[in-house]
Amino acid sequence: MVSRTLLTSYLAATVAGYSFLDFNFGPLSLQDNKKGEERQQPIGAGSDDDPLSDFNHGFTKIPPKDFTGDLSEGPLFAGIVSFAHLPVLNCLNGDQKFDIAVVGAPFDTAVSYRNGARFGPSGIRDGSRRMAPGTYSAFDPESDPLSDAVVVDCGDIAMTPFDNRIALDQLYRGERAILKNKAASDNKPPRIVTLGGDHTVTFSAIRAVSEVHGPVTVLHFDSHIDTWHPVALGGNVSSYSQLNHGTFLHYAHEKGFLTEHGNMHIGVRAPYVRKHKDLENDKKCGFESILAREIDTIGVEGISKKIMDQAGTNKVYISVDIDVLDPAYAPGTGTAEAGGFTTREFLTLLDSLKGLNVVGADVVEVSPPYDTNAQITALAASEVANSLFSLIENAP
Ligand SMILES: [Mn+2]
Repeated sequence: MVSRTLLTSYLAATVAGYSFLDFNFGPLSLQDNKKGEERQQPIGAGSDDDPLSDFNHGFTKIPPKDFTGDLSEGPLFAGIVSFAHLPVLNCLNGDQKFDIAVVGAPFDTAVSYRNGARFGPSGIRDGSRRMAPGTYSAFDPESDPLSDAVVVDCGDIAMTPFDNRIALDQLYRGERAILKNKAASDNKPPRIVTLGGDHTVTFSAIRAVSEVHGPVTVLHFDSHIDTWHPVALGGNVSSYSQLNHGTFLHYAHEKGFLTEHGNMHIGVRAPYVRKHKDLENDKKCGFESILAREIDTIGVEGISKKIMDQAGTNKVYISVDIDVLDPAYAPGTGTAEAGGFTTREFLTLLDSLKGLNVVGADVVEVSPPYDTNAQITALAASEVANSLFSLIENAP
């Protein structure tokens, strides 16, 4: 117990010359304070307009017992996890207003190698905890992509792990329903950023978005081409295995979801499986490639220019397979390939694409079980999503 004398002398010390530091951490430099005419006066010396006057008596001010106003918002590591602390909305009824929807696609039963991308949406959300509305880009201080438009988290679409045919249809129906909401800014259909999920989820996302916008030009950032002919990649096992994470762009083309020309793979470096034939099929699907080693020849600026020239004013869908990054920067993915972009190069490239007419986007193939404890891949994917919001917000 504090003796009465001690307490009295403590309170009596609330005079000019003592700061909150002295009261909370003990007198730190009493000698200096006494002679310090020229030095800055300590703050917290007892005036009513002092923002730190709560501390003046040396006791922390505790709110009334029934006050709860400070309990639901707090540190970035607290609270139920949504993407970047965005509001969570039920978007399936079609009666909401928002500009951009984050939608999770927890699905990984169409992969050829490592699985785990079903945990991608929750992994990316967890990696996004240090992001929040009300923060401005260091590279563009005018820009706060999480507040410059109404961005919401619509949660995950339930996708069954037992039958890919049903699961992919569930995602299609979910995104179709979400596109029936209205954009807060102009009452047009909102735009979706899908968090995957293995890359097959892009098939359902493009299906839904092309119903609204017509065929889209796909900018496909990936180390693989993903237009493989189904017979070349897994499709000879059974009929429904034909649609998988390496063939979905072949089918997107076949179904007319893509423009005939102008589609691009960027960052390609994985080997082809059939001499000449993979590339012939790729060309038939309307794609051209920018190889990963062009990062060393023409650089990020050269690649950006090629993309902008090619995409022009087309309606663009951006699909980012996180394996476009080097495994050093994104180990948590299904089919990692050495020799890719650094995270910095890739974010610079994405941010340079402002002005494209982006009608939908995704970041996929994030597999948290193969990520590190430091969440390298999830952090990268979160930043990719943030850049995608910005591109959508800057679309004409
Ligand atoms: Mn892919």
